[in-house]
Amino acid sequence: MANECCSIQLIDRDDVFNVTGLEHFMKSMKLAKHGLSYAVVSIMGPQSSGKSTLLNHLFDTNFREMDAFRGRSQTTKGIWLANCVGIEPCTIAMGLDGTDGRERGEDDTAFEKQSALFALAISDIVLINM
Ligand SMILES: Nc1nc2c(ncn2[C@@H]2O[C@H](COP(=O)(O)OP(=O)(O)OP(=O)(O)O)[C@@H](O)[C@H]2O)c(=O)[nH]1
Ligand SMILES: [Mg+2]
Repeated sequence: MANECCSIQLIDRDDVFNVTGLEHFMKSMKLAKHGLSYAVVSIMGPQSSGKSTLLNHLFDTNFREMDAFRGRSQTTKGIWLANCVGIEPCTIAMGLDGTDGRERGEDDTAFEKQSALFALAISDIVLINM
């Protein structure tokens, strides 16, 4: 059981997969010793709908949350992973870039479609936050 939360950006907005970050993340949470007994929970939904806040409350993760005093803007960019503290079996939370973001415009939906498929493919549970 991990007692410290570690988080990484797995895929950035330029579609770059963070291979070294993932290796470090897997080592830090000793994923290899769990074999196949681990779970992945991901969350998707509109921008600023509280996805990161919900994951942080449910799983004691440390995803960055929007600070309304510093303006309303997109906070989670790309795809982020964090290990869930104190949860058995070993669980990984995955936060996706929010959909419908004003920063990206109406037409740039390729990333959100691809990241939704990625989340459906690799997750045990997909939360849809509306
Ligand atoms: N009133 C209220 N505010 C909330 C709730 N959940 C989150 N917030 C606030 O809503 C804002 C956005 O929350 P985030 O968790 O950053 O939202 P997000 O969906 O991860 O946003 P992106 O990563 O930008 O897509 C923050 O200022 C939170 O404090 C809630 O249940 N009620
Ligand atoms: Mg977020």
